[in-house]
Amino acid sequence: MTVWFMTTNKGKVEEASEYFSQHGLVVKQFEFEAVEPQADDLKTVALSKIEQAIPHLPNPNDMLLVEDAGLFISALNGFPGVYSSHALKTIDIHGVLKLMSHLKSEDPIQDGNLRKAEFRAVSVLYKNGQKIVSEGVCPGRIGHEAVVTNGFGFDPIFIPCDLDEEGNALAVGVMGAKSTHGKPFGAILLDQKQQYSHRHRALQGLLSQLDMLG
Ligand code: ITT
Repeated sequence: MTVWFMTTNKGKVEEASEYFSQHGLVVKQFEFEAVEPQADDLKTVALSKIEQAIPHLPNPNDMLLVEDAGLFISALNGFPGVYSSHALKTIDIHGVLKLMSHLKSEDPIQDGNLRKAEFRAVSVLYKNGQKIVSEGVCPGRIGHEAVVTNGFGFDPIFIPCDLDEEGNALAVGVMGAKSTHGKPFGAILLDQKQQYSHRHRALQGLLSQLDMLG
């Protein structure tokens, strides 16, 4: 079964595809220019985009996926948040690092708390006239420099919190059973990012709701 992912971001398509393919679903990018509403929450944006795209679905039996994500930095009162795309295009990750350059401490836990941030994703899946909504959060912190190897967007500067054995995120600076050892998403492989990622968590939520629908 095909899931059309309406997004301009190939990195998002690759991540969704890697996960959904394990469940027998083929993800294809759906190029459709939706008007982004002025809203201060991700869910409103995602729901508005999917409403605009539904009439253009290539085959009414296919599924349509929309996801709106953002990086929320505590010390910047949640900035860039819903403006993450715009911030990346204008000030870029280096501008974000500059805005935070005064936030540092010799103590690693205090440093992590000063630079606390979280990724959030709201995913909406349309299937047979129904819409399912799921949210995923990935807490972490912003590194002091950009590491550019893998991934996209803010991956070079976002370091996820460690996880306990059940996969629950721990507080910033606490060592867990699963750890990137201080590496940002941009310095780990995709299958490791999936264990922490807001996107993966949101997509997992969608699939479990789909299972419940039967
Ligand atoms: P669409 O809206 O067309 O889907 P987008 O790139 O604008 O694509 P979002 O609005 O969902 O995607 O994301 C806002 C920004 O946050 C965007 O610049 C992304 O690159 C970035 N972002 C989202 N998820 C990310 C992730 O897992 N790693 C790094 N950056 C991410």
